[in-house]
This record gives sequence, structure tokens and C-alpha cells, in this order.
Amino acid sequence: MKMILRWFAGGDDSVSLKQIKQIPGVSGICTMLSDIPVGEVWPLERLMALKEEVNSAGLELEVIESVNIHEDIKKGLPTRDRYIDNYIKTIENLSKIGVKCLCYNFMPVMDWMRSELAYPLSDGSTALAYDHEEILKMNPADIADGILSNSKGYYMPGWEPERMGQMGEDIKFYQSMSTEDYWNNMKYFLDAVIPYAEKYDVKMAIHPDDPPFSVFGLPKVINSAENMRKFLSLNTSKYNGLTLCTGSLGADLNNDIPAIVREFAAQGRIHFAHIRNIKHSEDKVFTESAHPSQCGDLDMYEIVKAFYDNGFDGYIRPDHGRMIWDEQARPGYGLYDRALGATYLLGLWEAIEKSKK
Ligand code: CS2
Ligand code: MN
Repeated sequence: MKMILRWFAGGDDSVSLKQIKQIPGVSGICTMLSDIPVGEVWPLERLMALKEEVNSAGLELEVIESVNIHEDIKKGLPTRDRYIDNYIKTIENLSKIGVKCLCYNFMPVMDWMRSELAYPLSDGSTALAYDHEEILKMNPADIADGILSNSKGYYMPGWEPERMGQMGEDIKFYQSMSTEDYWNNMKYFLDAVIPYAEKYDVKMAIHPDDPPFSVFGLPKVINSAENMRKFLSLNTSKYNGLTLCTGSLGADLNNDIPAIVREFAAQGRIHFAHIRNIKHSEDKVFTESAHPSQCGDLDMYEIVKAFYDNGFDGYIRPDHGRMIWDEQARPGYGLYDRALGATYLLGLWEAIEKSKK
């Protein structure tokens, strides 16, 4: 297991590589080239420079999060083949700089969704929050505006402004698509890409849908044990795997996260773990919380133990953090709370490991 942190390249992060290097036990980062338009090839020279920047700070760059999937692939349009070819070329380039794991998502139109980016918690910190009724009152453009205007000037992954103009039309397109067709488009992508992931030894790790239930009638597919089983059976290569995000899946109270981890880690199909806690006030209403079990609904000991017991040897990152100690940073991605999370998770891991000896 390797503990990493997400870091945003290109001067778009308040957190420095030097600071990340000083978090005990963190061996590397995951990042992305956020200025390359979705669907285009990530140039090798850019990747080599990025690797050099990360390595010279004493950190590894073995995980990329994310290379986003062009909407034409998700829609199954004839133009998808060109974008799939580009995706494969990007995988080849990533392999050349030593990347081992590629996190991506297959969510239609938008990536994660929250109703608030700075919801005040009782301890004076703030966190990302979700309230389904609030979301349904807004139209998608308002949600995008809310996220982009509260991001403190930082790029918000999955909310690229150039995609937002298209949003209304894209939503209509997916509303009229059957979920089965959506699965078929996913399989088409996997069958084209996974052989190259094998060839270049880059493990593909899909991120669950966040939230894991449908909003605006859009298809949701990576949201439960049953659907993840279906996803893994679409292409049975080990290179077709999961990013197991506990906070995303945990937003559906029916998901038993330790059981899900046990099942898929035992099959060697989890390559990357995003571990964070969330706290519900009612169904479909929650705030992101500090990582410890006592702060949210998820039992972090049981979750980490499920990874350990089933031989997990991939990457873990503390997913989002709260904003604490007056830090000014990209919502969800400050240094302090994620550093606390990494330390806590490493402590759980050590305790579990030693208790087995
Ligand atoms: C992440 C996702 O910031 C986040 O919420 O967990 O945006 C994640 O990076 C993507 O879904 C992966 O493609
Ligand atoms: Mn996540």
C-alpha cells in the first residue's frame, strides 16, 4: 500500500509539493494536466516535465487522476473512435513516465456534485455538503455557477468551464438514453482501451458516481456492489478495476462499504482507494466530515481492515478534507485536514498490520 495525496499541477494549488513531502508516510501524489482539452492526447514532453517536478520534490508520480472521458464516448457517437485512440495514446505516454494507475470516471455531463462548498460545521470548520432537495430546486446551470463561483479561483476538477456551455443539451441527450445503452457505450470504451492498459501496464481505476443516485434523470452506473460487479464483468481483465471512493459510495446508506471493499479487494480489482468519511442528517443529506470513525457514518477501522485483510497493494489517498485552521485553499483540497486524514489512516494501517503478527 502506498499513501498519496492529490495535488494540482501548473501553479493551481495552494498546497506545495514541499508541504506534501513533509506529511509522514506520504510517498507520492496524483495529479493531472488540467489545461489539455478533454479528448486530446497528453503530450509526452509535458508529462516528462511534470514527473521531473514531482520527483525533484522527493515524491513519486505513479497515479494520474484523472484523464477525463470525452462526452462523445459516453454518448456512443461515431466520433468516439478518434477520442478513444487519443485516450490510448495518452495511456502509452503515461506509461513512459512510470504511471501505474489511472483514475477516471464515466459520469454523464458532470463529475461530483454538491449543494455547498463551504458548509459550516459545529466546530467552526467548513466542508462540502449535499442536500438532494436543494439540488433539485436548482437548475444545472445554477449548480455549475455555484461551484465555479465558490471555488476561490481554483480549477474544479470535472467542472471545466468549457463543458458547462454544453450542459443543458447534454443533459437532454442522456435523459433520452437508456441505461443499457449507457452500459454498452462503457463496454465499447473498455474493450478498446483495456488491452492497451495491459500492454502498457497501467491499471485503469474507475471512480464511483458521486452522488451514487440519479440526479436530473441522468444514468448512474458505478454506485452499488451489484453495479460494480456488472462493471467488472464487462471486461474481466485485472487492468479493468476500481477506484473505491468510500465517501462517494457511502452517500447511499444502503451501501455496506466494508463488505464492498472485502469483495473487490479479494479479487484484486481495487487499484486506488479514496478514503473519507461523511455524516448524514437524513437520507440524501450529508456533509463531508473529518476522517475518524467518530466524526461520520463510516467505520474507518472496518474499512481499512477490509483493505488490509484482502491483500490490497494499491494506492490510498485521503479524499477530500474540511477547511480548518483558517486555511485558504481549493474547497475539499486544503493541506491540513487531508494531512490529518493521511496520518490517521496510516495509524490504522500500522495497528491492523501489527495486530496480525
Ligand atoms: C474526486 C473526483 O474531487 C473529487 O470529488 O473524487 O472528482 C474524481 O477526481 C473524479 O471523479 C475521478 O475521475
Ligand atoms: Mn473520490
